[in-house]
Amino acid sequence: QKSPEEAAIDYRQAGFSMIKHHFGPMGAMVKGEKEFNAEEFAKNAEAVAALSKFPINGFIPGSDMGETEAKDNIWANMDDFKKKMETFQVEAASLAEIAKGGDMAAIKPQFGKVGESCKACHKEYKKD
Ligand code: ASC
Repeated sequence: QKSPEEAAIDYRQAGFSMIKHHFGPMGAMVKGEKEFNAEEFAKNAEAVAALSKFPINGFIPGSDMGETEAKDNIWANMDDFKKKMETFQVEAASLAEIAKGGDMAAIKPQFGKVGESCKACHKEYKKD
């Protein structure tokens, strides 16, 4: 039986894993490594926008144990972490909206902003 803290770690890791599952193919399309399919892109963007709301729920007090990719400083900077997560949510929602148009020229810069919002948080709070 898992403790609530262990379950919270599983939950947030599952969330990030699902985000990666949807974000990866979008990146490949933006880079031209995978043929652009507007419908598939829009579905993935919608999934990332929805999933972006979840991982924060798994960073509960006391879940700072075990071998995870969260740096120790995340716990003392929870307000900043939440703010960065919210930026990700806003940028991901915007990308989902833009993706409905199916225009790669419009998608590309917004995809970049979402990637930047991932990176901003990883730089501070994710182990290499
Ligand atoms: C990815 C991935 C990340 C982000 C980040 C964006 O595809 O796995 O962590 O994009 O590299 O800058």
